[in-house]
Amino acid sequence: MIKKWWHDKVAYQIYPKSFYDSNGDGIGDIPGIISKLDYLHDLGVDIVWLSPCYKSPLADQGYDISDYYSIDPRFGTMEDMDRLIAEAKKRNMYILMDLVVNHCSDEHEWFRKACEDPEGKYGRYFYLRDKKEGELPTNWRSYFGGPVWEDLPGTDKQYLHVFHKKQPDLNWENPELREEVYKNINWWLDRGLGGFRIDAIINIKKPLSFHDYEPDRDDGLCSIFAMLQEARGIGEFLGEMRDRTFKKYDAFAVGEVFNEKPEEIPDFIGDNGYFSSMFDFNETIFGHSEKGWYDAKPITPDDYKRCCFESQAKVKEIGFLSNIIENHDEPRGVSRYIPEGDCCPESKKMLAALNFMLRGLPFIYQGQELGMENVPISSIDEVDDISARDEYRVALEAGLSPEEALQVIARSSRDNARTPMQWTGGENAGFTAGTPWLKVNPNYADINVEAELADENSVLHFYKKLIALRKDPAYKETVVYGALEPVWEEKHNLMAYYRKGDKTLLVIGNYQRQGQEIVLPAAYRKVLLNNYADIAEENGVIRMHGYQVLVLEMEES
Ligand code: TEU
Ligand code: CA
Repeated sequence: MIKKWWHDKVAYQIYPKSFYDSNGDGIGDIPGIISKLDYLHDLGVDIVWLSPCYKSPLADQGYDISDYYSIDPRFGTMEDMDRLIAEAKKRNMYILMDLVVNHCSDEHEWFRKACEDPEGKYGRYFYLRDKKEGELPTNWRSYFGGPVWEDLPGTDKQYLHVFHKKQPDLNWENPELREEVYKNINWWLDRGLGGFRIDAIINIKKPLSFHDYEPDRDDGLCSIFAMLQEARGIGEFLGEMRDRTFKKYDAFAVGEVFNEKPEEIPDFIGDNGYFSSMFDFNETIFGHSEKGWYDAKPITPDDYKRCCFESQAKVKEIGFLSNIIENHDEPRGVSRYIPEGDCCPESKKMLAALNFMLRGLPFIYQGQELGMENVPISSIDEVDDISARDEYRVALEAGLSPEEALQVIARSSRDNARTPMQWTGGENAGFTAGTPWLKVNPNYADINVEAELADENSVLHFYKKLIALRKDPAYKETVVYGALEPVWEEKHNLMAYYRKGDKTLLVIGNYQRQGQEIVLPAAYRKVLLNNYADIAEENGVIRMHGYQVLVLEMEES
């Protein structure tokens, strides 16, 4: 495996709208991010990914871009963006932007021109079909509910949108469109970006003879995954994009990929892969149901372990996965992966260490380093996210009571991750001097940066230790490149693995409230991390405390 500059880094995702508001309008902004760069630098972060802050009507919170070459005034100006890149560089940090090119906004100039002249140049930037009365071109259901077809305003055509109707899909079969995308990527890389996170990219390839699939709900529609399953040849687009853009700049590109087949891993993230890395979503998608969020199955500690190890076994040393506990599309990881009622600093630290020590590139989502939790909601009117609002409707239609449906949303809503970052115990958690665009989680009095910086035993300090271990010259080679080998795989509520490089590390997490005994396979030399003050050990037997996690350096075997 060829070594790359990003392998030993630590990445952090910022959701700009909710990170820090510098001017009191209730919306986080780029000057706000700049003012917090030192915080991120002190934490040990090297790579910062910004969710979209391009010009956008914000129908899907910026994942609907109306101009790829400008910053939305709500987030700041192009000068602010240039300043952010420069300030990051001063601190040896890299900025990634979000590349959203499966679709644009229906307010993008291309789409407006397509409406004016569907047969012309810009009509070919989209997927258009003639409108037929009482019949849709296909029965595909969009990710955000309802059919993927919508009338093209002012014409006798319909356009395809696999996400919201305000997000028309771009036609990647058209070489002119692809040129536009590459031009845009290079334009940004020339401004000094470190690279991109690449949104929803698996959707760019469609099977070209559009047709219906077996309906999977009463609405007569079928999940978009049926279409994706049939699509072949995405590699031609992805390889071309890599060669025309990222490769020339040695830029970092991390793909949002969900459906790769095991034999495709080298193509995606091998030495000359389409991407530098791709997210591991195996835990994220666990338990999902075609029927909707209401039918999702909860994940147990043993499931979590299996998911992580499956991904590790699939990728081995072929390339680098990007490991996450949560992102802006998911509930908070501590609320999801820690059994109900057990969320506490110890269990949060355990989850952090088990995930962070996996082989791959660790990504921290804003507030994860504080142990931020899901937000309580009392009515659907408090919910902003378009996806959650649709899933509420789906749950009601399936026969759930409004109370039950609300519980589903509370558990799964993307808003859980989007509440404002908790900086202080003061008003609005110190996020804004105005009225925050989305309600602050009421637990900010306890969970906030200020309080956790002052407390040596906080979740935040534990994250600092994890990051410091990854960067420690004595252990770096092993933590970054060492092979991963599961230990005691069958043991209930225990997740443990070796990382083997020039050192041998053993990571052990007791994934339950009760204590649990383990017999060490060999003697250890040093305790590198422990979320408790002690280790209850006698003659090689450790009585692990509830949710205790240990990283041990073992004697050479
Ligand atoms: O997400 C792509 C995606 O397929 C899902 O994660 C989806 O958002 C989720 O199932 C809906 O609940 C990306 C972005 O991360 C997401 O925020 C955008 O909404 C989406 O693309 C469209 O750009
Ligand atoms: Ca602002």
